[in-house]
Amino acid sequence: MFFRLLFLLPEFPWSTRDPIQYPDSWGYPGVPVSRVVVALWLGSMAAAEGERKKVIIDTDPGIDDAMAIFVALRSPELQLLGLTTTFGNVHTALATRNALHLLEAVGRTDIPVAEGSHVTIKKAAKLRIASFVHGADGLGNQDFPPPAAKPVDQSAAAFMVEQANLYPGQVTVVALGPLTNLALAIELDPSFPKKIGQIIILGGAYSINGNVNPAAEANIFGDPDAADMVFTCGADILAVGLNVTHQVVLTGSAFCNVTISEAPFLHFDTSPFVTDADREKLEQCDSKYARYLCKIMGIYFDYHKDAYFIKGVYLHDPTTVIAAVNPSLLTCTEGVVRVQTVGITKGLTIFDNTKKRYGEITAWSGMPTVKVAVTVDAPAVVDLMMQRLMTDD
Ligand SMILES: *[C@@H]1O[C@H](CO)[C@@H](O)[C@H](O)[C@H]1NC(C)=O
Ligand SMILES: *[C@@H]1O[C@H](CO)[C@@H](O)[C@H](O)[C@H]1NC(C)=O
Ligand SMILES: [Ca+2]
Repeated sequence: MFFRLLFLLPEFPWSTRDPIQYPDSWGYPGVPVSRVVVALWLGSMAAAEGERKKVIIDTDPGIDDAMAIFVALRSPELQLLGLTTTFGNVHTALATRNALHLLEAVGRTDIPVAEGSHVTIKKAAKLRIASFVHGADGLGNQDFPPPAAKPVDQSAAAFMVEQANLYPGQVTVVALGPLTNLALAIELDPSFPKKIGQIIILGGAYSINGNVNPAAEANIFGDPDAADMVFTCGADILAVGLNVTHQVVLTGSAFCNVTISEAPFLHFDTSPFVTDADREKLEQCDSKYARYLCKIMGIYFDYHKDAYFIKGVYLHDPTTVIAAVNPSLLTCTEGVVRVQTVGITKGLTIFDNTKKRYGEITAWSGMPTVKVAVTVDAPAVVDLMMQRLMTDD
């Protein structure tokens, strides 16, 4: 037991970020490192007692999906039951190939991959592929050889329903792409929302601009009808949207070499990052996870430089997995979320903040509530990710 705890203690020096005063505008209180360590230790206890959280990751890999999957594989708090694939960053067939490839690259072909839907819940084909963000192959244009393994002979939705029935109330689905597979699982089994333990969704922009256009965040935009079904299905849902993920940045060298006036998308002062360059730390360590990610990350950095004028990358998908690993690193609010499914605001997520009692019945009235993440201990999330990726099994 003691040996296991020692093994799980962070090898990454926690103190490196301590002296940095993160700007108030990030909107979270500074969390002492001791709390993080205690939280980790508690997580390790749970792991040692064999109470790992059972997780299915629904994914469209994707460079930050690759980071997120590796973090999940490296987190003793989680037991990864399987990957299910969806369109989004790439089309579904390529997402499946990439999911199999990623597991092969780190020797984890014991984990099943179930292929998901190729079209939206309304049967629309995927039109937009984010090759300008992740490369034409979704993984940084590396021309990786095709994986030897095949997906299981079961759809993503059927796999989710099967696992929820096998472990009622115990399975967490971490959804890192459009929500089609989850909507199909609900169609397949109307009791799925009651049987699934939790759904953690990477998606939405709650009273802030989106990242596809000012209205919509990419995953919700990918299938707004499915998203509206999932948000109103009554399951225990935590949504992690751009409100939170745009605070969590993996830095590259000379990140500090941009000023706020040069980078209108930055809502914070970059100078705290002057001593921190996460990318270089990853490049200098020789864990197989870090080595792999450093090979594919270049294009993702280039995209952020062009699109947001920052020398760093947003950690959307890893932050969402870390919400499953250590929920105490986020705070949330709770209310009904509906999704706009048509028109120029297609994909807009509208959160009822309950600040008004409306005179009429609205499309939000009486609908199930969900949790929406609003603040995040960003330095702790980055540190946790780095610690997991910089060490080998
Ligand atoms: C998201 O962030 C914006 C801008 O800071 C804020 O106005 C909005 O209330 C936040 N959303 C939620 C649900 O708290
Ligand atoms: C930092 O900015 C200066 C002035 O724009 C530029 O000359 C220099 O190359 C930049 N350094 C890096 C590392 O990007
Ligand atoms: Ca993703």
